[in-house]
Amino acid sequence: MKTRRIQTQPFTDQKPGTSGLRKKVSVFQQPHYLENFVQSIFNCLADDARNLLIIGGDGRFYNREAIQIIVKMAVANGFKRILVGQQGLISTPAMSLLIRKYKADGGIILSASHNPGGPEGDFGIKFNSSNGGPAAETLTDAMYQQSLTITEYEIFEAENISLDNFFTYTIEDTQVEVINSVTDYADHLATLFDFQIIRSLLTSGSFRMIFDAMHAVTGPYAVELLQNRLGAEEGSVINKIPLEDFGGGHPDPNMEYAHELTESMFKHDAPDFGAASDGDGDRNMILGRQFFVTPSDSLAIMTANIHHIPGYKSGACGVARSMPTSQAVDRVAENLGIPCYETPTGWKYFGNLLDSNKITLCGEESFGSGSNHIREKDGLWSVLFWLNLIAIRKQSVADIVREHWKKYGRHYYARHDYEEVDKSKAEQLMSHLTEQFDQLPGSQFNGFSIVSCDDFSYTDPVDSSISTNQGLRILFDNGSRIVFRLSGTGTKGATLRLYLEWFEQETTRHEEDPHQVLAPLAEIAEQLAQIRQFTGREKPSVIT
Ligand code: G16
Repeated sequence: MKTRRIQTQPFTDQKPGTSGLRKKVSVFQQPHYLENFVQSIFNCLADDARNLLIIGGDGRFYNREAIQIIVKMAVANGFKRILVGQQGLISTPAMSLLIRKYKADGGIILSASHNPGGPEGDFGIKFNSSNGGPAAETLTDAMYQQSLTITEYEIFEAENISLDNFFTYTIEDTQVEVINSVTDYADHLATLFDFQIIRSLLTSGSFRMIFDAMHAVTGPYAVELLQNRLGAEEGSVINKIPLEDFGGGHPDPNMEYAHELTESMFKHDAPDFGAASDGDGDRNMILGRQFFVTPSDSLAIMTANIHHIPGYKSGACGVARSMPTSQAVDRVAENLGIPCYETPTGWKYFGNLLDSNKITLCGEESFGSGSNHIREKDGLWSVLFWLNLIAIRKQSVADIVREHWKKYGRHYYARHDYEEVDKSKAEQLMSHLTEQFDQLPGSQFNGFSIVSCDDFSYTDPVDSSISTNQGLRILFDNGSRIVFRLSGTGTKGATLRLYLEWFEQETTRHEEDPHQVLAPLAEIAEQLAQIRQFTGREKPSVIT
């Protein structure tokens, strides 16, 4: 058995998006496609960063094959030790934790997150650095440059390892261990939350909950935490077995795709608490009985209540949200007298802020929230945060949210997605909008006045790196906003995202239908961007 050097040709489409490289499975199955990208990652690592690599994924179709290839390439590329998730499974938050705990040089996560799986579905690969977080843009750019000039990759000729048993293999000079990440992850969350009080709530007999793992990676973690350690009734975790095609579902925790959970939570005798997470376990959706918590509100409420949680007793030193996320958390931060950072979409932009202790919490409208405990968003962490809060405040989800609105005002919020539209048309729409920016400030629409509009750019306060073209913002004099962005995670055509936000201070107006409240803003968005004409769509594919 020996290392083989395989001659290859570059692929021109290996530029990582918002979160790693995501493509159709069939693209990854092309000869040399995965190998080229993996070698490009390894070529960007320093020579002394080959002590420990961790590999795992969300269990989707092609996960197991990809892991075998990457293990053999890592052996050939001189890694001394490799940890691989049992059955090839490691959730994204667990990966972040393991990298930090075992001081790994990095980890490779095989996931296309919330995108559908199966042979016709999507696959993805991303690299997390030694801080546990997604590779910074400078690193992903360097990987892309490598992928454009690559001429060969190295792979060790060896038998496949068994991913199903805990075992340590020695392959050439490398030790390869198959591990179970569930215990490490559950142990870590136990240091942050009051498990005793959550357990009392879940075993009280008067509180019912459902967690929908959507046949994705979170199942085993959720069963261990919620049922085994915290005493939730057997059967509280639904769709708990990870499947290669997610049972034919779309593992995105929103009310459209997590419909089994949503139906249960909107019945008249619904449980008290419902939650779901996505393909790789970093996203979350929080529901109360007949009540949806927007991810933006969830972040604001977590920030306002952080002192209730044992692991965060001294409060938050700062908070961050992605630009399109509603400004609800900004109000809390102002009230607490802590900084609130506005970053581009993508968890990687929180990394420097977390590493330099500028923030404790961060979150995004795209169903992501997390803290400085790791460097990824964390679905189950968010669920435990809410359960801990409910147990301490002894209030329902809806009452906690309503009380929050009463104090801070309500940010009505919605995101309209136009999926798989023609890419050039979507780009034309964005240019058409940008061309109007000089004229728009001061103009009136439906009685509101535009105060400013721009193409969002961000200067990282830690390393001064600049990220441009991060979304078009139109800001109104009453605090409302319209934002347009093209998604960086789709795999077919372009996905246009339209984000609408309306601020309402008046408590008597907090129970209105968000769709109706936001309708005037949606009309202005249509008027300015000609969405129907450019996309050829009468309505969004999904509203979250
Ligand atoms: C990824 C990123 C998130 C981002 C989301 C949506 O999430 O990690 O930070 O908010 O994509 O990105 P876009 O709007 O560009 O599609 P995930 O859960 O897919 O890894």
